[in-house]
Parts: sequence; C-alpha cells; structure tokens
Amino acid sequence: MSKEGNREKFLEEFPELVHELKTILQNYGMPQDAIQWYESSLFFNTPGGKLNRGLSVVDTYVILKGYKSFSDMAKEEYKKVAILGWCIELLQAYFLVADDMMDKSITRRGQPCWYRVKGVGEIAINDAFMLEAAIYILLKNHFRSESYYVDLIELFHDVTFQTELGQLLDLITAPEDKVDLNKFSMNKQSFIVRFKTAYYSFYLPVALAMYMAGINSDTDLQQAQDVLIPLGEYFQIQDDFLDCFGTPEQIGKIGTDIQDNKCSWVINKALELVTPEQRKVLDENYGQKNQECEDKCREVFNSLNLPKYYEQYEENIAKELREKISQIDESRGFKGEVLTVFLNKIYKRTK
Ligand code: DMA
Ligand code: MG
Ligand code: MG
Ligand code: MG
Repeated sequence: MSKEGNREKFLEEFPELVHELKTILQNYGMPQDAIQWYESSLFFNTPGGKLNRGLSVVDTYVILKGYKSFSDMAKEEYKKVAILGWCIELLQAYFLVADDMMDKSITRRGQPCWYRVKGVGEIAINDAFMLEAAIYILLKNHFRSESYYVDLIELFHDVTFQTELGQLLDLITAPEDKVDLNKFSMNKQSFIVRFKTAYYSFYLPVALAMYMAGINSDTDLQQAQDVLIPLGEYFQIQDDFLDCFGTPEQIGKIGTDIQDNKCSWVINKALELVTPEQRKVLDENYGQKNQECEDKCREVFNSLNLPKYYEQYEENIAKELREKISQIDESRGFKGEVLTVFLNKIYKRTK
C-alpha cells in the first residue's frame, strides 16, 4: 500500500475511537452539549497533523514482525496497533493545546490554536486534560488483558513526565520579563529538547511497537533509546530552525521563538558566532514582543549564515546516526531498519 494509503487507513480508525470515548460520557449521563464539546475537541486537536508519531507505531510494528506491509495484518491486529498510534497522537494533542497557550502561539496545523477558537479560551486547559485521559481509557478498553498492559501504562506515564520536565525547563529558561542571553547554552538546549520532544516523539512510538511485538528486553529497549533520543534532538533542532526560517505555509504555524525568548538552537548557534556589535543587537532585541525587534534578530541570524551552519549540522548528525544504527545488535529480534526508517522520514524535512 502507498504511503498515502497507510495514512488513510490509519485515519479511518479515529472516528470509531471518538465514538467509544463519547459512550463513556453518555453512560455517565452527561448532557448532550458536553458530549459534543468533547467530540469537537477530539476532532479539532488530534488528527490534523502529519501523524508521524502515530503512523510510526504501525510502521515499526510491521518491520519488527517481518510483515511486508500493513495489509499482512489481520483486521483486529491492525486495529490494536493503530490504537497505540492514536494514543500517541492524543498525547501530542494534549501537549500542543497546552504548549500553544504557554507559548502564546497563533496558529497550528494551518488553523487557529484551540484556545483561540471562539468560545474556547481557557476551557482549553481542561480540554487538554481530557485529551490525555482518553489515552488511558483506550488502553484499558483494548489492552487490559495483555501481559504488557502495565508496561504500556508505565511507559506513557514516564514519558509524559519526561516531556513535562522538558516543558518546565523550556519555559523557565525563557522568562518573559527578563531576557538574559548568558543563561543560554547549547548544552542547555540539548537537555531541554531531549526531554520536551525526543522521548515522546521518538522513543515512545518505537517502545510501544516493541512491547506489542514482544521484542522488549531491557537491552533492546536501551539500544532503541540510544539512537532515538539523539534522533529526536535532531528533529527538535529542525523545529527550532523552521520556527525562524520556515514559512507559515510550509510549517502550518507562525514561529514565536524569538519573541518568546526561547533557548532554541538558532540563538545558541548565533551566540557562538557573533561579533560584539551583533551580540549587542541580540541583547537588545531578542525576547521582545515586537515585530521590529524580531526582524532585527533575524537579520543578524542571516548575516551569520545560520542556514549554512544548519545544513552542516544536518549532514553531520545524519552521518553519525547512520553509523550508530549500523552497530545495532539484532540477535534478539530488534531491527536497525526501524531506526533507519525514522531517520529517512525526517532527514532534510521542510515542514
Ligand atoms: C514542542 O516545543 C514540545 C512539546 C511538548 C509540544 P515547541 O513549543 O517548540 O513546539 P511548537 O514549535 O510546535 O510550538
Ligand atoms: Mg510551542
Ligand atoms: Mg513550547
Ligand atoms: Mg518550536
């Protein structure tokens, strides 16, 4: 089946899950408008993105089981693995609804951020909680009798907490009222992005597929993690770069990192390269809620040739990761191919 076909097939599973979630509210006797609210939030926030994380669970599972394609799977088996995929997309939806409020973002996936939709506002906070809760409802309904049920729950809890730690650091490193570029460093950036992005976006999909496929020794989970965390760091560096240099049409969102005083890869690379005059421009203009200041920062970034340094970074990290993947020990059934597929999906991405 084509890539588009895989996506369509995965998308087809979602309405049924929404139906299942609505049934819970119905059984509690919730009023119709509340049920509709939950349904709108689920549809607005969950399926609209690239679905990379969700589809990766299925892709990884197919490889680990040695299937030739999605269609080698029995209907029930496909449904189960797709549910794990949708659970990550729900986790992502939960994080994004909150992240957009905290980052004061305007658009996401080419539409307004949920909290900016008419009538939503701060109710979005509770909606975020309810998107997260959906994960555990679905896991309970579909995996309760599996030997790895507790592993799945613990994994979701651990990874959620890791992401929240990353978000905490991301936010306290970027105070709105006190810009101090001395607080930034590449090391700090690396730590933030491993926690806020790499665990849930890269390790989680693979680990879920590994549990379901029964290839889940600690050694193999560790092998996967050792590649997927740096891979996720690379992905978030792309996100940082595109926030500054991508167009809203390309990335589906309007970049906010400069005005938000974020400790992103872009500013840290710039700080390594600036002259004292350029540093002064950044000190005075970074983190200011003002379009002119933002433009001045971007001018400095461009005159430093940051896009060129980014290209170099990308070449080097991709080479390093391929090298690491080639050393994977496949003797217990884990497959390096799983990791190569991930790398190929994100290499030189522009959206
Ligand atoms: C993303 O950080 C991390 C999480 C957990 C959502 P970000 O604010 O850079 O993401 P985006 O650029 O998509 O707002
Ligand atoms: Mg954000
Ligand atoms: Mg953020
Ligand atoms: Mg970003």
